[in-house]
Amino acid sequence: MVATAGHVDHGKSTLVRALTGMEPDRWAEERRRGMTIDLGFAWTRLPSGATVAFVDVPGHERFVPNMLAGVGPVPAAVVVVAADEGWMPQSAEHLAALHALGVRAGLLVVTRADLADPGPALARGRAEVAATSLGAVEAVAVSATTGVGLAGVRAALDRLGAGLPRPVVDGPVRLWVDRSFTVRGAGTVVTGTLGAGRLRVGDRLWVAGTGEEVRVRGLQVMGVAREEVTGVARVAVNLRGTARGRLVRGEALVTPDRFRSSAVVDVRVVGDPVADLPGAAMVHVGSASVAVRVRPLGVDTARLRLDRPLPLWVGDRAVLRDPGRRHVAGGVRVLDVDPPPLRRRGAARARAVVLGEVDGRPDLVGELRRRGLVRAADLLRMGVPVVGAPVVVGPWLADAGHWAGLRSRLAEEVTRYARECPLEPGAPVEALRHRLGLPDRALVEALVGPPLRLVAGRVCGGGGPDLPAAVAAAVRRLRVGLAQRPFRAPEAECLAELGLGAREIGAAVRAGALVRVAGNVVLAPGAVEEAGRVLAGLAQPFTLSAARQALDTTRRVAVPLLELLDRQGVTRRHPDDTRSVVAASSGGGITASPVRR
Ligand SMILES: Nc1nc2c(ncn2[C@@H]2O[C@H](COP(=O)(O)OP(=O)(O)OP(=O)(O)O)[C@@H](O)[C@H]2O)c(=O)[nH]1
Ligand SMILES: [Mg+2]
Repeated sequence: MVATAGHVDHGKSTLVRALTGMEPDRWAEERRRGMTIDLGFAWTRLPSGATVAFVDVPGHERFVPNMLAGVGPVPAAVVVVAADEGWMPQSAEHLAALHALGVRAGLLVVTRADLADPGPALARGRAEVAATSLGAVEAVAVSATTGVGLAGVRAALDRLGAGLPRPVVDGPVRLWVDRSFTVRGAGTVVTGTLGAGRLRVGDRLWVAGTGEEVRVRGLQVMGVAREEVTGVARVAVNLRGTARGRLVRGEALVTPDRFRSSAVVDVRVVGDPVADLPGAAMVHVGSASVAVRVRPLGVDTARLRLDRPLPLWVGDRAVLRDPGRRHVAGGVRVLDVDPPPLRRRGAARARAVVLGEVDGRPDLVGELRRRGLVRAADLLRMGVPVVGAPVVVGPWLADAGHWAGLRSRLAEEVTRYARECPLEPGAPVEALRHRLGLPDRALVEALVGPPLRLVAGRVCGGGGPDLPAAVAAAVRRLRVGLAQRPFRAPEAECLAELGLGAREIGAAVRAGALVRVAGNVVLAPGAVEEAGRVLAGLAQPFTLSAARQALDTTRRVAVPLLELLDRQGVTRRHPDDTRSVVAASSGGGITASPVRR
């Protein structure tokens, strides 16, 4: 695929016609006026057998927007200069646009060589082109009238095509629509230059501007029906599922879930100094042209606010044009398609510093550093491939440093919560999510690690919370009594008198100041293990009554205490309700669980 470029009347369409035998000027008005107004399309076979397709653009300065829609998605250009007129304003403007778009390959053709010596136009054209992204290109002089030089152009086109980089064919599709029409019996057909990716009959695509889903009903490449097409190719796509007239030039058909529509983007500007840019301009990308407000940020960076969102990727190039002065102000390289708002004073300057280190090459590590936390799917939609992220939590990716920071903030918040609500069994995950400003509870849960623990939707501190002074004092009083008779759990009235309700007892148990045998039956830490040792000294098996006496306690305590020891495997209960000690409690491994209620 090549696009033509060059000043009005320099012979672009005549050259395309002579090479292909096809008429690029499709409109009657164009043929009547002898001037290209809109894009033309033509193709032919080259000597090597390869096919070249042309997007023929208008040269008149009034139609530069049409020209830009044509060259936007095309990887190579034929720069046309008439021998008898030489380098002219739109020669320069078109070349500036190609440079802005980063077009790296091309050909210089000096036409109308039968009318004047092509030498000066060749020399000037070579020099001008060499100074742009196209670099040193082949140059050929031709006369479409006599046919001299056409074979040379064909051979040069073959070499140009052979030297182009292979497009990525397994990546997503973004087909910028440059024409749309309805065919009786077939419905909507759009055409465009497929720069990369693969299209198949039956594929689902999204209309970028509206989000509606369409299906590929039929495909044609240069007039021939196909089941499958890979970029780069000139394609016509027959669509199912779209209302007629909805898809106009500048719309794009995209692979679902691989693009986001962005109305605010941060860019690097190459060309006119950012400070000299007009506040309002047009941005041209793909086949789209959209009005933008330009807000300078740094020396060469700016924020563009688009009138209409576009499916842009980090790294995309676009042309910035001042329609008032009819002047290509420069090229922009998209640095960020989801930039942070600039609310605070000095935010723009800070942003400029950040953008100073971004070059538009998709960079996962940099994106994570700048965003801290982001969904993998969102990065993919920005055009940033996701491979080898340091922290992955479900759909989320995090920067390693940011994650470490969140971890210590979580610990602080858990401690703070325990201080604020000492009787609660830990900070609820949802409260922590809120305090840390995280978008997903799963992130809080993933941040929990020793000494923090996740228990029943709450995060508990490692060391246990400090008890409120009144509760601690009441527990000390209990433990004075328990030191005398370790298995005489305090009665309910006694607990109530000391102000120890269910919440206070729960807090004391979590803090490790008491152990719970059952409900409000609590003992001092270590009492359960001690009970195992006492019972081991009895004649085996023993009855409940023998155990109660040995432990110097009541049935209220002995029954649940033995059941607890059964559950811990310290004692075994026989069919006749007697028990034996099966393992001496060492006091270390088997303990009453402080969290069991
Ligand atoms: N003598 C001569 N005339 C040519 C040659 N190439 C083009 N012309 C004439 O130059 C005029 C303009 O040619 P076009 O091909 O329409 O020029 P263009 O660059 O497509 O013009 P726009 O599309 O309007 O920018 C026409 O009258 C052509 O017949 C050539 O090699 N020799
Ligand atoms: Mg023309």
